[in-house]
Amino acid sequence: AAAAAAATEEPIQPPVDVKYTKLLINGNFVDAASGRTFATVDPRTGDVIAHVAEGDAEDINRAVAAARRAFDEGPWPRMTAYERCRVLLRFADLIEQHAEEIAALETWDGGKTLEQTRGMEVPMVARYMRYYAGWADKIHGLVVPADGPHHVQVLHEPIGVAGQIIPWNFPLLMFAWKVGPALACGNAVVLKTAEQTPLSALFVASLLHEAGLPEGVLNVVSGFGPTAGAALCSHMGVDKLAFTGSTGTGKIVLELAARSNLKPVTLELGGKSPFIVMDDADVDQAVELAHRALFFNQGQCCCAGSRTFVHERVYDEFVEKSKARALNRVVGDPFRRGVEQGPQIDGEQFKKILRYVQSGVDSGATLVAGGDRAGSRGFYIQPTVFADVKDEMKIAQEEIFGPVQTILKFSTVEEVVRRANDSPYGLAAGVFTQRLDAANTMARALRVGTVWVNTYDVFDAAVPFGGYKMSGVGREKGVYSLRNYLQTKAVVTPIKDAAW
Ligand code: TXE
Repeated sequence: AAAAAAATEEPIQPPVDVKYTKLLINGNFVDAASGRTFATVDPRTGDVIAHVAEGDAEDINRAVAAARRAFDEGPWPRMTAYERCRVLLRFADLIEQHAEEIAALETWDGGKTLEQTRGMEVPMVARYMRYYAGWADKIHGLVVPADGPHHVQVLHEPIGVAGQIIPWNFPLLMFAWKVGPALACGNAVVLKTAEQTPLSALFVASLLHEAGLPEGVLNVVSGFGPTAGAALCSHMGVDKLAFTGSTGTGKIVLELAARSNLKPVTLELGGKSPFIVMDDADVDQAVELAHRALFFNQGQCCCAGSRTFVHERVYDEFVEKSKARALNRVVGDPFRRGVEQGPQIDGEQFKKILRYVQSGVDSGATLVAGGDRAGSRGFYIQPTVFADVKDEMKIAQEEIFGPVQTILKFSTVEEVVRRANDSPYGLAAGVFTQRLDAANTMARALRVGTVWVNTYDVFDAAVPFGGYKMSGVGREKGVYSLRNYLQTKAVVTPIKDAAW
């Protein structure tokens, strides 16, 4: 019934206007050099929200030139760290002042529920910015002991111009994770947003200028991957790349960096994260947490708990209750209060997810809930649950990136650790148990960048995030993110005076 509602509802008019659709280069909103635009689409209906300037290699050249000037000659790296801190703090205040507009824009362009963007994501962006603002004036060098009579200083300097490419599943949060540490460390940035979701970054970038960011320090180029994105990766004037997206594209990014100027690259890529429920778990709680771990953000999370491993003793009860929970999930217009799940981002992802559902059925998994589109327009998909899933099935191996839960059965800790680790990915894992020994064993044995024990999807600004194996290279957030944006310079001076 909930799913059907999505079909009949008239879409709610978003309470926001689209103000910014041009590229942001050197502090000005400008058309693309080619004059071209592309449509960004409302995932609720497939209708065009706005036409946005389509940046390509020429615009990346202009943006990198502006960023180079801002870094090589401009005030930003030379301002006091406290001044940079204050720009970021003012930016966080402006985010809060404009929270309603920003949340509405993010919901409109990306199909995320307004309760999520307003209640969680926009406040998190402000929190992340204040966290990085706090770092700006606390980046210390070192004085290190050397064997000879030498005074040795180690300086931590900004790395230069950072090229950053972000995806569509969390446009604002990825903006914060990437732009925050880069600016706190004194760098200049060229940001390439995802072609599905260009709007919110342009809006908040305008606020960053209102907060006092000098021109050219942050440039935002909307456009497509193979054109604008690839040009940024290959650019000789870019000193560092940070990318979040698919593992396949991550490989291209790394290759382009290597073929051009060997700029260092951090990558945050896909996952197939295990969520492990032991037999001592409170089944109701475990069902709810596993449900959220997978279905959050329409299942479009790199760290979605997308392999639900359940101990054989509680398996049947768990499947029954997971089915009931999925059938109760409220699908509908993301602007409507009480809705838990909006549409998928676009037609391509929508079709990809439904192909995976078909593959699950074909390979013999038991479809216990959902399995089809919800409604007749837009990109809504029914909350879907598969039971009796086997490790070798495609739906247990590949990233579906949609509202499709796959439930697998296990009997021992050793077995589930082995199977959980048997994946090219290693982004995150959830462990649900009251047994401290089992939790500790699994936390150490799982080859993943984050283990959530009896919780999931906790994203604190200070906690590092990133992947083992093909889930990524490097870490974001926390003190670890600063290392990505700093160069290390040793300065060695002889100590001449014997009296030292
Ligand atoms: O990703 P891409 P897509 C996964 C998820 C999803 C799949 C495909 O499984 O179904 O990836 O999504 C830019 N050079 N994730 O096609 O292509 C692109 O413009 C430089 C997981 O959207 O990786 C966008 O800005 N850049 C993920 C960004 O890369 C290129 C989040 C991501 O797009 C490029 C998103 C190129 N040649 C998808 N090609 C996560 N880790 O959370 C594309 N881009």
